[in-house]
Amino acid sequence: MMNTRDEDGYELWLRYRVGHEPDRLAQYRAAINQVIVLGTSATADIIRGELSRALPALLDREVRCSTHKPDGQAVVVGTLMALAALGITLAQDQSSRLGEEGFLIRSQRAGHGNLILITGHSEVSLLIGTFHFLRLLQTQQDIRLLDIASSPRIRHRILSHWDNLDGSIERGYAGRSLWNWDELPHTIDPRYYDYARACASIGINGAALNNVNAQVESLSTDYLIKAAALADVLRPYGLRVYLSPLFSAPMQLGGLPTSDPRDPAVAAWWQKKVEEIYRLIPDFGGFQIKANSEGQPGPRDDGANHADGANMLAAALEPHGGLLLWRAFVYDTTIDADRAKCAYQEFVPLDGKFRRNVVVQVKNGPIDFQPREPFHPLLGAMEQTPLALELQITQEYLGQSLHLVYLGGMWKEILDADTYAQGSGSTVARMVDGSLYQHSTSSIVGVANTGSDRNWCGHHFAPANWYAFGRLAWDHTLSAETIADEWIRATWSNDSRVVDQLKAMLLGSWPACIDYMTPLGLHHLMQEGHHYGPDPAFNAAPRQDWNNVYYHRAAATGVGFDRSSRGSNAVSQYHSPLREQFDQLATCPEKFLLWFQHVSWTHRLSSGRTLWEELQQRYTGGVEFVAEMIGVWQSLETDIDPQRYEHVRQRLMQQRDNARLWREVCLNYFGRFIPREKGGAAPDQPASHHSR
Ligand code: GCW
Repeated sequence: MMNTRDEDGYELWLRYRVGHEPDRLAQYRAAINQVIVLGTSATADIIRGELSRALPALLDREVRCSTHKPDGQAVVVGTLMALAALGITLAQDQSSRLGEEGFLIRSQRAGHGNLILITGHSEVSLLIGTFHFLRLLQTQQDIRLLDIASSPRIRHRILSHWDNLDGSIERGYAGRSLWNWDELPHTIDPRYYDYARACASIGINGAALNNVNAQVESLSTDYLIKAAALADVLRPYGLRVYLSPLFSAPMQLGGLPTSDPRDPAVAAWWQKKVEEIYRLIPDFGGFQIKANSEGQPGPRDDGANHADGANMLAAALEPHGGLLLWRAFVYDTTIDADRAKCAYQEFVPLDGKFRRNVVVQVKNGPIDFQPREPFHPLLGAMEQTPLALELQITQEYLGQSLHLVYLGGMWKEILDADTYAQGSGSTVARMVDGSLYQHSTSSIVGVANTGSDRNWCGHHFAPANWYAFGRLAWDHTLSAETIADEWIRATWSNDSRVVDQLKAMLLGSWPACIDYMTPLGLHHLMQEGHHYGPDPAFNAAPRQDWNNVYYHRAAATGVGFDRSSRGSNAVSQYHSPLREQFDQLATCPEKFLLWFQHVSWTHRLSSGRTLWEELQQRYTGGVEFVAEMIGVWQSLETDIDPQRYEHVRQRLMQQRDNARLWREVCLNYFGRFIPREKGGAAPDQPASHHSR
């Protein structure tokens, strides 16, 4: 059947279309006659609004919504206390382990009918539970005997917006910032509510509003009032706001002669500033800060260290319950000539020196959100400090909003990676969720890919990554495949043929992207500045470690960064048995080969091919996968609404061309190091560069 109803992607995964299975529809209609949402708070109203939007659409008929006692088959949404007041108690009480945001969804007989209860301790938990219930319908689950208890494994699940106050977004590829600072606090863009809805539907509970490359004005009273207006919108959806301050604000904003964290006047300035923030935003989440990194000011400017800086800010936040997320994205190469080693060397000695509300925020890998990196060694190295995992949803180095690349698999690889910090089973996930060292707080941060584009993220498939971030932040044990399945059903179709084909596309897209950009552990080969497209020859940066040749070290002898014990010894920052594994050519996993080893072009890999042959094979395989995606997409033309179909089709063509360019430029470049008799390419003209 031709799908002609045009869609523009605005509705994301909250489209609420009737499913394809008639039996399910009948089941849903039988089970949901009436909906009762108890409570009068703003959150209860949001739940009512969501159910009255979703259920008639999903059931294709009217559904009664009331606040009265249920009769017959009903969905009842209310806190445990509100249910008790109606005389409804749970047959089996699992509520003690739920926490503030966890929810229960239970089928229960009552009087003449069957009820579906959605409950928890707080109204926000009901909202998250309601979205979960709707997800069951959106993905065509059997709802006859529901018994679901779900709580987040990670406490703070934050989107970090690298949004500037002028409306531009650093590494944003979907238009301008969502926040219209000029018009705030008076004009509240309705889109803020839809942003909050989308976040709440996947359990995200924090938004860091401004860029970590911060502007000092974001802490001025004017801007705090604007941030407070946003906080008011987000609050009933369960989201708190965070801000990224500039470390030297006491000087620029406060007129002090220094921002030295050990100076009592500086501490007092921050204390007052934080008090002002909490007067305006009583549930303010805290600060996320980039200090002494890429030109940002920080404590080291005054000879203090990261702990001095973090503790001073944390002390100001602590009385209000605020969190301090201190980023470990620092690479002062006077500390070590290998950029990958720097953060570990600065932070490990500080373990145990941070205040209780400090969280050290670590990117997934030791360089910078590359298509694939081994996990950051700090993630296995701090015992007394809670660590936040920072992931990048916006695809700075993965084709931005022009390539279809689903990141669920990448994030699972990181979360499931075993650090061996406490013997085997010490996964990154357990480090981050706090269970490994019994930390009482836990955080995960995703650099957002949202913007003012009508479809939110530029590419109609990019919301899959926003969605996957939220779902994994809530429950990192979910598989990348399960998450993809949910997202596809809610975003595109429940038709099993469509689901299967799109799932294969999503799941194959990240491995393919690695292959056509940076296979076998290569990294940092992109064009400078905008970071789109290949430029392995780049060697003109003001810093050594911003040059691509610094990373791949291609020469007649081979290619790759020797981080073994014979080289920079970055392997020593990992626990045994990883350090020994990464240290030896024979045992280093091929996916990280050129990350840890400098390897001869003629070295044979497990495939039987030489390194040079394998590189060619990988680049070509990556390009072929993109070509296949185009074929699959075209075969689904009649199943997809025309506007979204065409938009994606055009982007896939661009992705294919860009993937080909990566292959050509990289193979051409590396081929120059290989003697012709060994299959190397003749030196060639520098390939043309695409600018974004
Ligand atoms: O990924 C790099 C980006 C910078 C970014 C920096 C960071 C916000 O290229 O644009 O700055 O990382 O994470 O601080």
